[in-house]
Amino acid sequence: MCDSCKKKFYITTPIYYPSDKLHIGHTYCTVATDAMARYKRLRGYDVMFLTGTDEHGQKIETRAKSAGITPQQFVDNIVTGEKGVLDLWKLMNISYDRFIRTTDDYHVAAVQKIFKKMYDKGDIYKGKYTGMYCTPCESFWTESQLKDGKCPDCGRDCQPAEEEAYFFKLSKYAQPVRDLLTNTDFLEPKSRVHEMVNNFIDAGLEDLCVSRTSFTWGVPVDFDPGHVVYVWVDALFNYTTALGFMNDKYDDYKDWWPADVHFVGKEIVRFHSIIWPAMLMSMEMPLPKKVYGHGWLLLDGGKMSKSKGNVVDPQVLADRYGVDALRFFLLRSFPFGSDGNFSNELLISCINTDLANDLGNLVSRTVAMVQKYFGGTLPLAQLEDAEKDAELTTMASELHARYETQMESYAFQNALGEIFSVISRANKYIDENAPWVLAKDENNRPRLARVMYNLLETVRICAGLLQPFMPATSEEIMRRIGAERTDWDSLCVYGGLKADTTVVAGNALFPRIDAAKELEELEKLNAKPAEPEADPLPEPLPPICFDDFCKVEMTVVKVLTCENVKKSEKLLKFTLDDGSGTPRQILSGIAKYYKPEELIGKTLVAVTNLPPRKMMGQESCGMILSAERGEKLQVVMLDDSVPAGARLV
Ligand code: ME8
Repeated sequence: MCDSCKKKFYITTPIYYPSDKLHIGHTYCTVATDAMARYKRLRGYDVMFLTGTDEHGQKIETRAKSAGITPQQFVDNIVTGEKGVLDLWKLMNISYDRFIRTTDDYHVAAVQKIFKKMYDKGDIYKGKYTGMYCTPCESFWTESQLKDGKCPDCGRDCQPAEEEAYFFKLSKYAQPVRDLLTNTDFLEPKSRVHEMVNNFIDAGLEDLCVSRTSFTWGVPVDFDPGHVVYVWVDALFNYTTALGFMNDKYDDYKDWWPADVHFVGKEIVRFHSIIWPAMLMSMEMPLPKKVYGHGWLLLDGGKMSKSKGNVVDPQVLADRYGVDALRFFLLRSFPFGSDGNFSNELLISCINTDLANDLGNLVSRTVAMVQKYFGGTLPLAQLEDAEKDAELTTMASELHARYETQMESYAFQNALGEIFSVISRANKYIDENAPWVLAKDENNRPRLARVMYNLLETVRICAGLLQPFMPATSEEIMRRIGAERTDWDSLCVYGGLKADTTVVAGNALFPRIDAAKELEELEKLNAKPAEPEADPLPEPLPPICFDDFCKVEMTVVKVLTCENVKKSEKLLKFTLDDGSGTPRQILSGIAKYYKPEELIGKTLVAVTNLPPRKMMGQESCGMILSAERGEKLQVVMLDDSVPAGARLV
């Protein structure tokens, strides 16, 4: 079928804040979206899978400032840098079709136009904002929305905020959004609808503050300098600007919008099921067909977050167990719509039970027996039909339908459950039919061939349906059993494998993990100290004029002697060659950072026109320059070739 005749499917993930390293919780949603995109491709759809990064906002501005770099450099490091977001998605085999960064020029320009359009329509107006602001969540809250005085999303403190700001008339859209949520399948799972309607809409939907003036890292409101667009307005429209809405970068908005489904985590359902449709209504744009709010992966019952110090690094886990094992585990172990408790034990036990024991064993036993009893190629003529195989063959031949039902309702865990009940049945079939007994009697060869064929065909169907979850493993299994067809139609028909198929052996697909040993290793890894965060930058000083700067005499000095000052923990006493011919004595409070012998002979810089002063009874004629950031202090050292007495200009 040509691409333009195919049915289309547009699916998105939330675009990530590149403020922290991505953890296994972030990976969860993207892996799920990838599995759905791959499933739809398998079903013959033309798929657009969009992901990206949400790069504006105060949190990023603040983090960049404390790292001493620009916000753009900060997000570039996390998105495109080594082991950044792009590297992680590559590693995890994420088959996205488009990647948007909200700092991309085309997106910024489009958001400005969108904001202006809503303003011109009267749906955005200027007012004064007073309320509470949660910086980590970039969320405004009214007093009544706070939970015990804290942010209802993350439980952290909020700060009072008041400023001139633009507002979006969210209240105007309360009724149509309520109708959308209660009368259609727009939001799933259904359990989330009640929460949105009761807690937010029926509690009184207030107009939404959609601009800020207290920081600059955002999309500027082009008709009112000093205001930047609220990060959620900027972020939500990514789903349309990435298709070319109000920009020339792409031109397939008409082909793809409205999205078939937005996969989002439960804490951002509010933005996607209330604010997003309201803004789209204002823009008179079609609404997405569905928002699916998935649950969280929890650690010890709490949210996985860096601030709680319990992040699990997907790169480390994928390196240790393999990408497919990790992808599989995430979708097999937790029901997509609800929360689930993540643990390393669970991960290891899932790999050992489902992948090593059930799937891995079935494939390796089947291939090994075809090799042993038939030299690797099943004979064509010797197949026979057997009633007693009906249970397995019916299960396998009807698997696609049960799987489809589950996949169409985003029940990944159940879809995998269906596959694995067939895999278990096939393992039992081996024991029931005991091919090693059949092999003892030449007369049983037709029966033995039939048993082996049923096993290979069951493996083919199961591996084919595993494609969206474990693409590389599925391909490898198909190679080993000599399967040529892996398309959807072939997976719906039992008997698709050629009868004279040739198999090839290989290493264990999923080696068993020694759980006790592995958990010990992980414990050691966890014990490694976390990388220290950059210390905050000191407050900037008021400007000075050039003449003031010229008044400071900064001279290159060589350290002749250096010793601790008795009874002082802080002070080091230096005798310095300042080029004048007379040694100069300076006391400096750096004993905590340097041993005297480390500094003898070094070339330093001193301020030499300060009035002499006494410290611990000793005279100090000047000050040695040091660089200070947070707790750290380092003496400014120059190349030894710079002569004593040279002046810094
Ligand atoms: O929310 N378990 O970005 P984000 C499951 N930029 N999912 C989790 C999780 C966990 N422990 N932790 C995070 C944003 N997530 C916005 C989106 S879209 C226009 C803007 C999920 O980086 C979370 O629920 O904070 C969200 O869906 C996604 O990771 C990105 O989170």
